[in-house]
Parts: sequence; C-alpha cells; structure tokens
Amino acid sequence: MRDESLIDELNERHGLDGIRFDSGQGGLPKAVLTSRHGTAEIYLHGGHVTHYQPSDGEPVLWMSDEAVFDGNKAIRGGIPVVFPWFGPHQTDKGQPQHGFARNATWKVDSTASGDELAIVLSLASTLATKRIWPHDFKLKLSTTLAQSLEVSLTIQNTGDKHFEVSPALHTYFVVGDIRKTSITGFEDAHFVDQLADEQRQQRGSITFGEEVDRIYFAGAKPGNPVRPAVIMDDTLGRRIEISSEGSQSSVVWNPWIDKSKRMSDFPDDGYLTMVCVETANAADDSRMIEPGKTHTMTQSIHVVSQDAQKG
Ligand code: TA6
Repeated sequence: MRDESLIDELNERHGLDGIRFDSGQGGLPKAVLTSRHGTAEIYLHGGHVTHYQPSDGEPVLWMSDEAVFDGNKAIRGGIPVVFPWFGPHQTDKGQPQHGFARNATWKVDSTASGDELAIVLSLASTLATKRIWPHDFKLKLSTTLAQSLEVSLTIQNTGDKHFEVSPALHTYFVVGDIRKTSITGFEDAHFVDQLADEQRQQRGSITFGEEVDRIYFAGAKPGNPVRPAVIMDDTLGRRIEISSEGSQSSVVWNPWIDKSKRMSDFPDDGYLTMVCVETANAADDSRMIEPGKTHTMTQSIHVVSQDAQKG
C-alpha cells in the first residue's frame, strides 16, 4: 500500500537534485538516485540496495523475479545487509539466518547531491533487537553513486560492553551465463568450503559447474592486501571489479540447480544469471567492537565494458 504522506515527507526533508523518494514494489518506500553516472535504488526495508545500472551499461545487481516485497521477508537480490551474524545463529536456530538488519526498517539520515549522489540510512538497536541480541548499536549504510557504486556499512557500539559481529554486504551480481563466467583475485587464497565444511586452497580463477559456497580469506600470501575480485563475464562483454575495505574475507556463492529449486523466492533457473560476491567479516574474520568504537566495511563496484577494454 502506497504511503503518500511518508513519501511526501521523505521528499520534503531529503529530496535533492537527482535524489527522490517513491513507493517501490509492495508499496515499500525507496530512494531513487539518478545522475550522469547511472541509476541506483535503495529500499528503507533492510537498508537494501536493489538496483545499480551505469549510464553506459546493463543492470549490475541481480534481483529475483520472485523476490518478496512485503516488508517482512528479506528481499532476494541486490545487496542484503548481513548483521549482526553471518549464516545461522550460533546457538539459537530460531533466530533469522544472517541476522535481523535486512528485515528491519531503516531511517534516512542524510542525502547529498552533486556529481556524486549519496544517501545515508541508519538502524539503531531497540528493545526488540536487544531481546534477540543483547547489545546497543547504531548502523549507518552509506551508498554513493559515481563512476562506481560504493556501499559502506559502519557499525558503532553505543553500549558499555564489547560485542563481536560477523557482518557482510551480501551482493548479488548479474552475469550473462554462470557456466561461462570466472572470478579472478582469489588465486592461491585459502577458503572454507561451506558445503564440504573443509579448508581448501584456490587454484586459478573460480569457475562454476556446481553449487559453490565458499568463504575466502584475504592475503593469499601473508601480508598481501585484499585484491579486488573481478567477475569476468564474456557473455555480457564486461568485467565487474569489486574492491573491499575493512574486510579480510569474501563469500562467493552460486546455489546451482537443486538449491535454486528449494528457495521459494528464487526462480529455478535463476542460478544461471547470478553470482554472489560478498564483502564480509565472516568466520575467523569476525570483528570485536569495543564500547564507543566503530568498524566500517566498504564494497566498491566498478564495471568495465569489454569495448572500453579494447580502447
Ligand atoms: O552467502 C552464502 C549463503 O550463506 C548461502 O549459504 C545461502 O544460504 C545464501 O547465503 C543465502 O542465504 P539466505 O538466508 O538469503 O537465503
């Protein structure tokens, strides 16, 4: 249901040249960013970036045709915000997979307009969240549309005791055909194969012929900086360069055939045109945040079309 008064208030308070608010799917409020660099959309539900398209290219973020926009379920696609924990809750299986932030309604903190467009959304702890996870926190999600799309998640401990988090920016990318797609940047990196529950080492680029669910750890050779991951998409004739900061782990996931069929909000053949490359603080890369301190993780997404590569 369209909430005209909320949309009007958001445009009144935060609308700027190139940034406006509208009712999106399911009547959920969203921000629409439009500039010479391209377009992006961010829903207040989940603080969820759902769309990014450079002005000279095709959509970059994959969105399920069967995604549910009812304000109760996490949106399937785009950039789900995983917080406070990655994966299943460690002790209470009744708690939501990947935490509760992607199912919460975020607030608009600020917007900024110019050659770069930016919007900051926030989510703070409540009595309800503290019943699930007994800590005081404030999250800020900053999205900047320029030559690249940059998304930063800042986690502030507003309480009086430290807490440990394993957040992620769980980004779904469009590919032309996963069977003809490879991902470079993880050569020689160690990873946890989530399906076999074993540690392995990457040989060469990542290719796809079955379900892949892996947590890669940076620094293939100790001390190496986190190298950008690059999705090499010959079908669409482009590379997607994914840079991370504040993160030493990346998750690569494609559900393949059987898992696609098991997800009600995921088309059976959806696996063919998507891959997740997630900037994370997962597993051993979880972060301890002391009272009053903050931690920021950033994912930058830059598309290079093969035409451009030919010069
Ligand atoms: O990031 C990979 C993963 O942990 C997979 O195991 C799969 O569960 C995926 O996340 C999607 O999780 P979701 O809770 O969004 O269905």
